[in-house]
Amino acid sequence: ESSFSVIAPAGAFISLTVNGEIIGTAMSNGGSTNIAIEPQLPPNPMVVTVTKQNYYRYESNVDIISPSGPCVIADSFVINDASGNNNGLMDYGESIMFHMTMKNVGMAAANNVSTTMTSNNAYVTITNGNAYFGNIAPNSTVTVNNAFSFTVSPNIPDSHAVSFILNSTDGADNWISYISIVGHAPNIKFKQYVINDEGGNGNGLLDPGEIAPMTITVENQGSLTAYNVVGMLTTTDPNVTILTSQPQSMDDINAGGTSTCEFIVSASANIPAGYTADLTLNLNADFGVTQQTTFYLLFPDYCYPTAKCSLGDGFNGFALEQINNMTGNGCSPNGYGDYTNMVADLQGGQKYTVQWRSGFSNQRASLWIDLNDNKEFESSEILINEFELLTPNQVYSTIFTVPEGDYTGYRRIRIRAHFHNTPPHPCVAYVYGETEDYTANFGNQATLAPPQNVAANVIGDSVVVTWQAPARADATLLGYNVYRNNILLDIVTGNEYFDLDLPAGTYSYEVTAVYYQGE
Ligand SMILES: [Ca+2]
Ligand SMILES: [Ca+2]
Ligand SMILES: [Ca+2]
Ligand SMILES: [Ca+2]
Repeated sequence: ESSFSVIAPAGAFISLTVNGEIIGTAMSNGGSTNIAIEPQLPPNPMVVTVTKQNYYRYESNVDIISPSGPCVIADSFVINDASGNNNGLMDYGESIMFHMTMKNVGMAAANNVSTTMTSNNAYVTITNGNAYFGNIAPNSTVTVNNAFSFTVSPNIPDSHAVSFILNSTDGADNWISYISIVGHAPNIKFKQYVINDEGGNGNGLLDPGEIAPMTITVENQGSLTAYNVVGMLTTTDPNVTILTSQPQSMDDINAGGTSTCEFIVSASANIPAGYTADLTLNLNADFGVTQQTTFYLLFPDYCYPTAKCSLGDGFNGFALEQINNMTGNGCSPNGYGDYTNMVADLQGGQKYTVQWRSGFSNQRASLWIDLNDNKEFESSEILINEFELLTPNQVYSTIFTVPEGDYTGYRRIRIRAHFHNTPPHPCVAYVYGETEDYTANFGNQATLAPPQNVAANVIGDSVVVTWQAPARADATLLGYNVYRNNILLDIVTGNEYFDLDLPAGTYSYEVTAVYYQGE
């Protein structure tokens, strides 16, 4: 015997000792680990020790016997997966046969050898576990083609090792040996999503009241190709609607590869800031591969920093265009004042004058506008940087320019003042200072015109709904929502919809034009 095999959890350390001397060691791969050793002679037993972090130590004695009789063990095997993908590996969903070679490592001939193969692994089902190897001379092998057969579950995890037990007998003696095979499978996983709202406000977020395509990236982290991957996005959230009601194809995804699919998603207009909605992505691929992931769609809120203004720090007056907050503007609770109901009409590329005032000396005042509407004030959005309000209760004026841009709708204005100069920040807490938020109105949004000439024609037990494009679309059109009896059927990009195989009855249809800004 020149090797010894041990089945132990992956990462376990195995050592073999005889009479206190180490004759072999190995790290387990999780399956059957073969450890090469020098042949040993009686009488001392071999001690097998298996250790692993957080596990009890395992120790057991193995008798060393004189190889006087026959002894038949597994020698080698070849996987025949010709009915599967024929790559010689054990893959998910395959029916596999073994060409099995057994070896007589004993000193005497083994006659009429038969072998039974079993496994207690739930991911394989043995369909033929009995093979006859006949007579095997000492130190000889016998190979039986397609000796055993089994099927592999479509759900076997990638890189999962399956152990098989081979029990051989010549009618008098029994010999147990083990083989271990690593299974291969695809492992398709949700990777990320991107909101494509360039036709809307372009901030990369699905905003309340907005409709936009969501592009989902799926990655195959397994070691095999996933075939005909299809994604389906659903939600039970009352504030989010997935307009794309049909599964979306991603074709085949190779091991390590990615693919994308797209769903048009709509958010109701009254979603509160800071809300999260759960979306569920169901992935399916050929041969029974499935994967489900729930991920979160966040409707972010602004930061609300604190500061102390009870001594007069911060603002006791602010004016910009239609905003006049010069009177009654005291110290806000916790140093944050929400004046977003005060609105100034602004335009890209224009200069504006602000007037502001503090109740304490040596304030540094800054102004931001969230021009890209992403609920953050980036450094590019600071339009007044550390203006000095030196004297208490004196009104100061200064000019700022809104960067060129084709803005529409409402944007958040934030002003912050703090005592002495530290770098301005839209979010951090100031010891002495104050924050006030206002609203800028960059003008009306585009008109959302409806489709024209909607018609429904009955053909047999089906209905064909047709329509024409809106007369004037000055916003970007995403498609058309088709409703039957006020229930959304699907979003389509063409100008017709086939509602097939309907039971007899009366139906009403509605078609709406869908824009990023609404329908
Ligand atoms: Ca295969
Ligand atoms: Ca958006
Ligand atoms: Ca104030
Ligand atoms: Ca921003």
